[in-house]
Amino acid sequence: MKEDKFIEYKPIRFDETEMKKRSEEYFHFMNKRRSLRAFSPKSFPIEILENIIKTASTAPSGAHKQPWTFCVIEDKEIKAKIREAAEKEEYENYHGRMSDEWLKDLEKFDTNWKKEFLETAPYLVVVFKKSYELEEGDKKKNYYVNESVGLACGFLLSAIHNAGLVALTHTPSPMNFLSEILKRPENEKPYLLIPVGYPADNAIVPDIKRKELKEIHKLY
Ligand code: IYR
Repeated sequence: MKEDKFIEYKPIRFDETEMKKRSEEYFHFMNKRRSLRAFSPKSFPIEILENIIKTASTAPSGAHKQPWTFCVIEDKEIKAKIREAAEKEEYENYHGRMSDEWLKDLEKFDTNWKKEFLETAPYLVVVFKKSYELEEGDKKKNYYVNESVGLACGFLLSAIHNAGLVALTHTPSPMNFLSEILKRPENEKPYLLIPVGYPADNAIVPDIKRKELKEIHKLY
């Protein structure tokens, strides 16, 4: 029976004035989030990151399979290995693999192949997606894996911001070196590499604007 498998949902309710206030405040709060490329070496307690990862794992996922693993690296030697491998790939990207149009689009971010933040940030979170589960040698399929892991990463970024920390969604490409360095099983593929920490003193960010509501919204 359906009832056997279901439990009561206890809604969180606010009156409409409160809803308006909360939605506005949340927008203003999230609108302060920025991607940072310059991190302070100052660390923070791992429990904070564990709470952030638990929050990420509350994201919806296809058939509730939660097809993700969040690897956290604080070990300096592993971070150095990751930086070396990422810079090797990025050097190739910036010297021929990326189109002129792409390089032009990136000019305002002043990025290049050097990825110092991979060693400066106190923690690197490497998110892996699991296209299937390995259960006693059996392959069990997961569903909507990209969508699910993307959602979890969104939750992760908002939880990082909520904790007063900053991050960068970094995608060195290709990034299979992460599977090798972190010795991940064959059912896991790297999805995003996210340094997390405090911003460097006097850090600067590109002067970019977000799209207006009318550019991103259409009511039918
Ligand atoms: N992965 C490269 C290039 C890069 C690509 C995009 I799209 C960005 O928004 C930023 C950078 C790098 O990390 O430098």
